[in-house]
Amino acid sequence: MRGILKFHILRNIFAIGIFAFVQFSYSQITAVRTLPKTYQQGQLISVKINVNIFSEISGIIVKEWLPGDWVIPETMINTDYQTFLKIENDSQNPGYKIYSWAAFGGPVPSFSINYKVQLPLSISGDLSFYGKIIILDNPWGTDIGGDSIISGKSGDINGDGEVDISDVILCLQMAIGKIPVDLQKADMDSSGEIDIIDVIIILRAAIGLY
Ligand SMILES: [Ca+2]
Ligand SMILES: [Ca+2]
Repeated sequence: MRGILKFHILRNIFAIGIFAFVQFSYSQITAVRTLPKTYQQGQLISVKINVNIFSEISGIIVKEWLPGDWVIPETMINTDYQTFLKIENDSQNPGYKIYSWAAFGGPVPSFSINYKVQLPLSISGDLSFYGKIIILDNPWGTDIGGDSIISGKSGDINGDGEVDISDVILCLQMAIGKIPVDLQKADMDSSGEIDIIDVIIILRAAIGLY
């Protein structure tokens, strides 16, 4: 009888241990990035990272790895806890910079980080984002989820691989209602309509003036 009781107690302690471990799993803290769908060369884009904290933690670091020629003119974090922004060169990925935000002095509540990126004029193709959240008990970090890619909008409306006067004409025809609009390809400023602004952006791209 005593042996069975001992077994039950041990089993319960084991179960509580497993329960505590599950409660403390890292999925209790997630970070989700939101990006615009598309970009243009030289554009200032807004990035948001929501950090959701469901268990008590005393501190967290959020890191983003961004190409060194992307300029961040503006950043903010909306928690009352002590925060800082550090920028360092990534010795393992030359050409990349690591941007770090921190919230600590906890228990830290859920918070969000908003930052803006000034993209270079010469940029093209899809842009990739990568980042991690790091807490004391998980120093190797967890990847930031959500959006990680922004598609490039080149202005190549007819899809022949070049941006030239034929694309400008197609955009102009859309702007004056002569042909059906294709927002996916021709709405360069993501305004939801095709107008003279889009025509000018494609014209500038066609003559190499971004
Ligand atoms: Ca074209
Ligand atoms: Ca537009």
